[in-house]
Amino acid sequence: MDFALNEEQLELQQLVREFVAKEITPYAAQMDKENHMRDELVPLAAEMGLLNVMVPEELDGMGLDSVSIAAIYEELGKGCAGVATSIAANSLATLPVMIAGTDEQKQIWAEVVNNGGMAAFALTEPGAGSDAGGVATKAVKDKEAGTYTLNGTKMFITNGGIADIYLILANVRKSGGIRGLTCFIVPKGTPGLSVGKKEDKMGIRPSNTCELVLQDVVVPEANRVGREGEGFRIAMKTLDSARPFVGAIAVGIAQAALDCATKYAKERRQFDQPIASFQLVQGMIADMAMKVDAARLLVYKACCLRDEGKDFAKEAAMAKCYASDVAMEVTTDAIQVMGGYGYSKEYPVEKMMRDAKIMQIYEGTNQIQRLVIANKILY
Ligand code: COS
Repeated sequence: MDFALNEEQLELQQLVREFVAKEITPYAAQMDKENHMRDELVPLAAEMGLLNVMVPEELDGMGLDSVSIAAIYEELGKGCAGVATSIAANSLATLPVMIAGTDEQKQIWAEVVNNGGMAAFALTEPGAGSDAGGVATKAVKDKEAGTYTLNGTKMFITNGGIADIYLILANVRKSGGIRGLTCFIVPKGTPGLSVGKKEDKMGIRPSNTCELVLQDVVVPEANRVGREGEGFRIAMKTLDSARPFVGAIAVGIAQAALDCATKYAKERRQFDQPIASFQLVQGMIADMAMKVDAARLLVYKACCLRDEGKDFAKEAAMAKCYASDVAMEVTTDAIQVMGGYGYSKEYPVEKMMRDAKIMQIYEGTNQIQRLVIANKILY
C-alpha cells in the first residue's frame, strides 16, 4: 500500500490549497460569526469541481478516487470545517444513488451536482440518530398511481436549507424497522417538502443544518433508489464510504491547529525566550504531530482499501473515530500551548476546537464507530 500522493493528486491538492487560502480561510471567522457560508462559495466550489467528486467521469463528474477526495477534504478542513462539511455532504448524498441507483437516476442526480447544485442526505430524525432503523418517516405506496407519499420530519440535515436535491430515507412498513427502510430522490420544490428550523450550532457554523418537514410529499416510483427495504443496507454502505472523508476533514482541523500552535510557540516569548524552547511545550507539539500523522495514515489506509475494492468498513470506522478524537485532542492542546490567546477569538484555534467536536458526533458517533470496529474484529 503506497500512501504517497501521485503527481496528479499533489497538483489537485495544491490547487485546492490555493483556493482555500484565497476563498475560505480569510472569511472563516466571519462565516462562523454569521452562521452562514458566504454566498459566493458554492459557485466557486462548483467551478473548482468540488461538488461532484463522487460522480463518475462517464457521467461528466470528477470521478475522483478516495485518496484524492481525502486530500481535498483535508485542505478544506484546514480552512473551515463548516465549509468542508457542506461540500462533503454533496458526496454523502450522492453515494446512495451511485451505489444503488438506476442509470437514469444517476444521470438525473449527476445533472444537478455537475451544474453547481447542492445535495442533502436525510436520514436523521428527532427519534432516529445512531439507531438508523428507527426512522419514523413513512412512505405509503399507491400502486395504481405508481407513486409514494412521504410524511415525517428530518433533523440536523446538512445542506437541508440550501439543497437542490435530497436523498431521503423513509419506511414503507407501518411497523417500522430496518427491513422497511427505503431511499427516495426528492427534488427541491416538490410540493409538501419544506425547510424547518435552522440550527444555531456550537461549531461548523457556516454549514447549513436544518430540519426538513415532509407533508404528503408525492414522488413517482421512479424516484425510489434500490428496492423497498434496501434503504438500511444502502445507508450503511454510504456511511462506510463517507467515514474516511469525515476523518480527512478532522485531520485538516488538527493539522491547522498544530500549525497555529507551532507558529505561536516560536513567536511567543516568556522568561526571555520563545516558549518553543521549553521542553513541556515541545512534548505537546511532538504528541500533536504524531497524532495528526497517525490519523492521516488511517484515513489514507481506509481510502486505499476502498479504491482497491477491498473490504474497508473497519478501517473507515477507525479512520473516522481516531481522526476525530485526534482533532479534539490536538485543538484542545493547541489552545493550551497558546494560553489566553488561544482561548480568545483573536486566534482561530478556539473555532477549530468547536468545529472538531462535531467530528466525534456526526455521521455515526464515535461510540457507534467503536461498535463497528469491535464487531468486525470479534465476529
Ligand atoms: N454494509 C452493508 N450492509 C450492512 C452494513 C454495512 N456496513 N452494516 C449492516 N448491514 C446489514 C447487515 O448485513 C444486516 O443485514 P441482514 O439482516 O440481511 O443480515 C442488516 O444490515 C442489519 O445489520 P446489523 O444487525 O448489524 O444492524 P444494527 O441494527 O445492529 O445496526 C449499527 C448497526 C449500530 C452499526 C448501525 O445502525 C449504524 O451504523 N448506526 C449509525 C447510523 C449513523 O451513522 N447515524 C448518523 C446519522 S446519518 S449522517
